[in-house]
Order: sequence, then C-alpha cells, then structure tokens
Amino acid sequence: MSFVSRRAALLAAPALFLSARAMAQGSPGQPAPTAPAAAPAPAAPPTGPHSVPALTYALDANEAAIDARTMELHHRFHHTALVNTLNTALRDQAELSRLPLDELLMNLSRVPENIRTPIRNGGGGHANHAMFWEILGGRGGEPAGPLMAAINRDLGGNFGEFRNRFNAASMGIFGSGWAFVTVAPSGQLAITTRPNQDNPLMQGERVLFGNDLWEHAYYLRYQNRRAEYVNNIWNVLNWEKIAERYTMATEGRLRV
Ligand code: MN3
Repeated sequence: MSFVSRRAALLAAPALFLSARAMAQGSPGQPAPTAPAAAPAPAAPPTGPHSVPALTYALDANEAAIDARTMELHHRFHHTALVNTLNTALRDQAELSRLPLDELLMNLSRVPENIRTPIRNGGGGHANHAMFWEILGGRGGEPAGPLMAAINRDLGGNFGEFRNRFNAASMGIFGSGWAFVTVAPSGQLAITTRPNQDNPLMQGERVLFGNDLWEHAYYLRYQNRRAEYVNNIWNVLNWEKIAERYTMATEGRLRV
C-alpha cells in the first residue's frame, strides 16, 4: 500500500465506523436491528478455594536481602497469578477443590490429565511461595536446639558447611527453580532442588524451608548477580519460624 492510499484508508476509517454505528442504530422508518452481542469479557479467575496469604511483616522487612518493590511485585502479582492458575484449573472440580494443598500435590497422578499441568504449576507455586513468605522476615543468624543438631548431623557437620552446600545447590539450578531443605517425620534433613514451581510434596517429601531462584525473585536489585542474592538471603531467614516448622514436621503437623 502506498503512503497516500494508506493515509486515505486511515482517514476513511472514522467515517466507516460512524456509518456502521448509524446502521446499528437504524434509520427512521426502519425497525431497529437487534444490537450485536458485545464480545464477552474475559472471565475473572475464581476466588477460591485457594488464596494468597497476607504477609505478616512490612514489605521492607527483608531489605537486608530483598527490596520492598520486589517483595510487592512478587507477593501481589506473581503469587496471585499462580493462585489464579490453580483456582481456574479447579473450577468444576468439587472433589479436588476440597483437598488441602499438600494432599493435592501428593496425588498429582490422580488429577485428570487435562488440568494436571496447571495444578502442578499453580499449586506447586502456591505452596512454594506460601512457605517462602513464612520463613522470611527474620534477622538471619543461626538456629538453636534440635534443629541446629539436625543440621550438624545431616548437612555437613557445621552451620558454615551447611550454608556452603545450600548455596551451591542454589547456584546449580539452571533456569528457574527452587532450592529446598526437606524434613522427614524422623527429623532427617536433606538439601534438594526442583525446577520450575515443582515442590518436594510431589514426591511425598515435606519442605522445611527453601529459596526462590526465579529471576523475578531478585532481578530488580541483583540483575545477573545471583550469588549475591543467594548469600544475602541468610540475613533475613526467620529461624524461629523455621524451628517451629521443624517441630511441626516431627509431630506430623507440617503441611506446606
Ligand atoms: Mn517466585
């Protein structure tokens, strides 16, 4: 199309629009045609059964590792999108909707194949982030008591070595994923990783705590410097909360 004819077409467009409107409104003496049905608005995601938990601390509580803007975007938009994916997949699934999240993730093979992927991604992501918000907001340092004893016993003999191993696992993730410490009912700990939004519950293992290695978790402040983020996360771990999770796991009460 030449410039001139393109320009003419653009200029003619409002006229075409007006005449189409005039036709839709009908002319005097003619019956008004039925108004064309408006395009349906995209359906809003269902509000349940799962929802994003509120943060129990201010957005800037983790500044020693994570800036407030990242916390806001991450909690308000990324986590919400995952919950929407999960709830949308569960629409019309009365039985699956009644399952607690951990049981849903432990039984993915029984989820109908056509909704298994969104439940894996949305449900796994929901579990991962709900855990993540819970174990942040602290002052770092080191745990004490039975949890510290278990770390020393299972994860390298001392806290420094445990940190090195967890950091190495975090740095070893190619692309997007999570590093976790899992906890068995016996109290046995292990370091593991998962790609994407997978969660160890999918293999029947419970998460003591974990770190989000998706770029959205750190890119605003750290860009490509993942190692700095991986080092700094230790500054904001809430060891009291993690110790509580450890006790719950050994008593069979830890869910996600
Ligand atoms: Mn994330």
